[in-house]
Parts: sequence; C-alpha cells; structure tokens
Amino acid sequence: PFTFQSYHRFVDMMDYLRFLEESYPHLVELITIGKSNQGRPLKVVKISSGNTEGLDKKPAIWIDAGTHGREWITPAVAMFLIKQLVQNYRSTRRLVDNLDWYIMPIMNPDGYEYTHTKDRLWRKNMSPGNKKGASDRRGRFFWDGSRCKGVDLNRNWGFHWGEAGASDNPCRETYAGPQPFSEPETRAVSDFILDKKSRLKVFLTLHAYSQMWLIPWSYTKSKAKDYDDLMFLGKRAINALQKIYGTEFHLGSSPSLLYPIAGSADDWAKGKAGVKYSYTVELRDKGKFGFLLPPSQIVPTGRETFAAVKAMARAIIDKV
Ligand code: 0X9
Ligand code: ZN
Repeated sequence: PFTFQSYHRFVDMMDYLRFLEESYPHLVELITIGKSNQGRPLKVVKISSGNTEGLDKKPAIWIDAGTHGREWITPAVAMFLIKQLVQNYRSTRRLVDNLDWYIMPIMNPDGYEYTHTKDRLWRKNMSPGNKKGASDRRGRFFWDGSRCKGVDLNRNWGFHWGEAGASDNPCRETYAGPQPFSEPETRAVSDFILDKKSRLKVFLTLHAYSQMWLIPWSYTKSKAKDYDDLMFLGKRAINALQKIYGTEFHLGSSPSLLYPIAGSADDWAKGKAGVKYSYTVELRDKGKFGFLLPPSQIVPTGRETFAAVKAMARAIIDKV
C-alpha cells in the first residue's frame, strides 16, 4: 500500500493517483498535460466536486511540486495534500465544493528518477543538451557545454528570463536553458495555466529547503503592486502553519530573504498569467538534513503545509 512513511518512485506515485481517481471518480480527475524530455507523463490531479452548472467556473488553486529533483519532500507533501482533500471530503467539503484544485506532484519526473538511480542531489531536468556543443547568448562556444545535461526549470520561465541569478552555462546548476520555455516540462505547465488563468487565484510552487514563504518579485528588488495583499495572505498561511508544530517560516521576497533570480515560476505566474497570489514555498528544514529530510518528517511537514494551504483557500473563498 501507498504510505507516507517513505519516499516513493515516480511510477508508484502515479499508480496511487490512478487508484484515487478510480476510488473517487466524482472528485478526482488525472490530466496528462504533456511529456518530459525522457517521455514520462506530466500529470495534474484535478480535485473538483463540480456539478455541471459549476463546472470549470469556480475559482481555482494551482499547487506544484518536484521542480527540482532532489527536493523529495515536495512531491511527498503534494501527495499528502491530495489525499487529505479527497479522503477527508466530509471535513474539506467547503474547500472542495467552492474551489477547483489543480495539483501537480512532480513537474520534473526525469530529474526525480535520476535522484533515485544515479545522483541523489541532482536538481535540473534531464534535457540532453546540445550534442554538437553549446554557445551562450553572446555566441561564445562552450568547450564542455555539450557534455552537460539539464536545465534548471526554475530559471526557464518566460518572464524577465535570464536577467538575474541564472546561468547561461549548461554545466551550471542554475542553467536557464537556451531560451525561455525551451523545456517540455515548463511549456506544458505554462500552457495549462494560461488556459485557466482567469480562474486561478493562487499559484503555489513547492520547493525545499529553508522554511520560507516567498512572494514575487524574484527578479527585481522592487515591490509587486499587490505587495500588501501578498504579504497579508502569506502571513495567514505561515501563522496557520506555525500553529501545528511551531515550525517557523520567513515571509518576503527572494531578493530580500535569499537572492534575486529571474525566470522563476512564481514571477511568471504573476507577471504573465496574472495570478494575483503567487508564491514559492521552501518547505522543511533549515539545513540540518537539508535535501535529505528523513521520511519520518513527511507526515508532520504535510500536516503543517496543509494547514497553511487551507488557511489560504478559506481566505480566497471568503474573498479576503
Ligand atoms: O533557487 C531556487 O530556484 C529556489 N531555491 S531552491 O533551493 N529550492 O532551488 C528559490 C526560489 C526563489 N524564489 C522565488 N522564485 N520566489
Ligand atoms: Zn527548488
């Protein structure tokens, strides 16, 4: 059986999602939105109790995870959120009846699988790179570029792409790709989001680690126009999170708390898709285990994250 006591392989997670879809056909729909570089399906779970009248008319929440291969806690938490929303429908009814949920537990299945088979700390996707050699944006040739794989999917989005905190060297961890949306993974997600953008109220992308709730912008130090609202809802989320086990989160923008980066998903969701409440969440821990967070922390991390997500969802339903 599928448990939250260990981390799972990609196919086992997909099997469990199929099981949920079969068990709760009125609530769960599995949508394939594309294929990864290596041909794995990119799957989004839609959780909705829509009668035909309300079908695809409700406000919606997007949550993704597994952008970076090594951040294992994030797909685990996304699966936990899905399970909670579906299996506790009696208590989550208000959240599911009034909102449509789109949850993508693994945006980067190739990178995730690679961390299980070859390199536990792999971050990027598995884009093959340019076999004939690579050149940067000024046309300079990289002598070793052709041997390096992978694009950082959190630098590949088409909004102020490549302006800050990203590399044009294919061998770097933060390689932004040859152009914006060069990768099938980011392209599939962005197309899907654009199709639903008028309904999307929240865009949440789960990362690890450092316990931060990050607001746009990431590419610049200037404040987003909804800065106060973003901070207000973010504050609600981390307060609810903290109430469960006392886990502390910092709230703010990436340049103020971490470093500036361009081409990130949350900046694109706000800047191009117009989703007002767009956040990057860095889950547990603060570095003790880092990316190697023990599986015993899946359930507690899931519980506290679910509390934060519910607080946001309630605020959206109540139009706060
Ligand atoms: O560098 C990143 O992509 C994120 N950190 S991670 O360790 N998970 O790789 C930080 C993202 C920065 N912030 C925003 N996009 N807001
Ligand atoms: Zn990350």
